[in-house]
Amino acid sequence: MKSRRAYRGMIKLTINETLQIFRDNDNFMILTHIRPDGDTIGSASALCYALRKIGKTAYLYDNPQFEDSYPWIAEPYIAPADFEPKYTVSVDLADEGLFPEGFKGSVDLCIDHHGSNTLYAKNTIVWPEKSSCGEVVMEIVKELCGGLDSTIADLLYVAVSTDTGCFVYGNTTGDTFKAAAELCYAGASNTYLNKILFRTSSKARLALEGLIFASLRYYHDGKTVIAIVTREMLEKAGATEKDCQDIASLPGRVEGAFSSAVIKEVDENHCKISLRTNGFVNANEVCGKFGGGGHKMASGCSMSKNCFEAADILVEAIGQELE
Ligand SMILES: [Mn+2]
Repeated sequence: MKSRRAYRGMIKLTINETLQIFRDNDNFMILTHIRPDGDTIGSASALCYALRKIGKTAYLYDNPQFEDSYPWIAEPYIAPADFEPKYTVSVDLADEGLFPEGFKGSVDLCIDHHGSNTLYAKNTIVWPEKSSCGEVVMEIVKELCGGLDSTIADLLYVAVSTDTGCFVYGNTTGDTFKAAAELCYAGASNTYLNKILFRTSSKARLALEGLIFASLRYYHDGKTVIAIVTREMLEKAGATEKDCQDIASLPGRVEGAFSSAVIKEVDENHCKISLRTNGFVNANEVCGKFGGGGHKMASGCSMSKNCFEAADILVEAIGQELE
């Protein structure tokens, strides 16, 4: 791992220093991030299981949003209300702004893979070249427990596969497949997990997708695709927040699309916009015009407009970038 000790002038831990911390401490509380995803939940649960396996007391902070995201994974590890932690570890949590709801306190050790990590914890181990935090946790628990078992392999497979969109996102590398292969050899139920994680949707989600696909709006000879998601559509589909995960990627599947946006109605005069592009249009610049931002190919912003007016304004701004 190159240059991991010289990140922004701060000392980052090596794996051996990290292992020593786990051996020297006990009564661990493990934090997942706000709006928890498979990476933070799978990584945190795998670490918790591994610590218990070597005789430590460890729990996951009871993130109130677990119920929206794979509640069956975190469930065996959630801390009871009277647990008094002595050492707090955050997992896949790049910034204090992402602390789970209700958490107040400081973090002793952060395990992460985001290059943007703000080094808010007393100690940090961050490997930005890893596609998921699960791959960092994997190296730690292998050393802690003297290898992987099928429970750890399942939990880490959830982490690695979800953070790479089942090995299709741009962060997927040869090393990601190597890690996944190691997890499969250790007993990960990849076929079963792929089915529930990537090939299963709620009825409400499928109904919502149907409504979205049926009402796509095309502009600029089909280079721009807009999906407007109204409160009425959500109601008609019976969809709640947890049925809306990653809807921003849906309209971009249309062939020929350079830019795609999901405009989600908040109320009559407010909406939230997620813009995805193929890189030809700079999403960060377009959203920046409306006080938002993000990355070149994925950005967001809010508008104090009716969602249909917002669509016209957004299309106009994208058109300027296409010229
Ligand atoms: Mn992650």
